[in-house]
Formats: sequence, structure tokens, C-alpha cells
Amino acid sequence: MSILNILRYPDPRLHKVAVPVTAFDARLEKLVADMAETMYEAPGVGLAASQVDVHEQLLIIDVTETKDALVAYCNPEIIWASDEMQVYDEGCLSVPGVYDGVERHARVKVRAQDVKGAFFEVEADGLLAVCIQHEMDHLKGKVFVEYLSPLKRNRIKTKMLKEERGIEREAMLRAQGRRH
Ligand code: K2U
Ligand code: ZN
Repeated sequence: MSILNILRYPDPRLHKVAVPVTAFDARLEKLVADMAETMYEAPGVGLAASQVDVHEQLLIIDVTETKDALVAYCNPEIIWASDEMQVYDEGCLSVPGVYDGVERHARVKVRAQDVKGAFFEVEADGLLAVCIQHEMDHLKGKVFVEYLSPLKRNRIKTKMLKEERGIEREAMLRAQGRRH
């Protein structure tokens, strides 16, 4: 298994719309395994394929404390959503260090396919409901900061770009065997 590179906002690839999964094969199973290793190492409770620059409708989630209940959702669709909404302080592995309130449906019912292509349905509330909606946004090319005000979003974009420049400078200096 491999740790995959997670795209960082505002990378434009995060806004690509994912295409349906059509091949339920060994490649897909390895991708799920690599995404799982990447998610647990981050650490996170969810990860969308879009975040690792694979633009197929695939997401993985494990909200358990024991980290032993991974579920892969291929071609997920929300088939019911509650009128009741809830605000949750969200984060994102593509926007490290940023947390803010986002309002979403409190409960959702999702239909998806597993890695073998078999259909299943999940009724979710709480953190699972938030995570499913957050990850499905990624498959539509949407990052949670887009729910925030333009002022907050621009400040986050500036902060992330500044950090990215610092990371690239560090990498260049390491490559040259020097620091500062
Ligand atoms: O998409 C991602 O980057 C994965 C998120 C999933 C998530 C976002 C918002 C709310 C719940 C889950 C990461 O897991 S962010 C880290 C995290 C961990 C525990 C709870 C909330 C966020
Ligand atoms: Zn995210």
C-alpha cells in the first residue's frame, strides 16, 4: 500500500467533477487500500478520490474510534435528506488547519456500490451524515470553504498559497542541501 499525495486548496484539480466508477477490479481495490492508508495516516475520517487527483466517484469513510470499519462508496447518491439541518465545525485534509461551521442536512440516506459493484444503502446522522455530504461535495468539485463568506475564503486562499510557497522553498533548499 502507498501514502498518496493529497491535493491542497486552492489547487484547481480539486474543482474537477468526478466521473462514475465503471470497472470494479483490482485497480479499484488497490486505490481504496491506498486511500485508506492515506486517510488513517493524515489522520482523517473520510477521503474522496478527487483529493488524491483521481477523478472518479469514489469516497471512503471510517468514523469509528477503533478505526476498523472502513466503508468504500462508489457512485454514491443521496436518495433522501432530512428537512432538519445541522451546523458542524468542519475541517478538510485539503485545507489543513482551517475549521469553520457549515450547515448541512442532519440525516441522509445514501445508495452506493461497494468495490465489487454490489449496491447498498446507508442511513446516516451525526458525524457520518456530515462526512458523507462533505465527501460527495468533493466528487462534485466543491471544497467546504466555498460555503464560507468571500472574505473568509480569500483569507484562507492567501494563507494556503503562502504555506505552499514555504513548503516549495523548504523542498528546494533540502534538495540543495541547505537550510535558510
Ligand atoms: O474530506 C476530507 O478532507 C476528510 C475530512 C472529513 C470530514 C470533514 C468534515 C467533518 C467531518 C469529516 C477529514 O476527516 S477532516 C478531519 C476531521 C476529523 C474528525 C472530525 C472532523 C474532521
Ligand atoms: Zn475535505
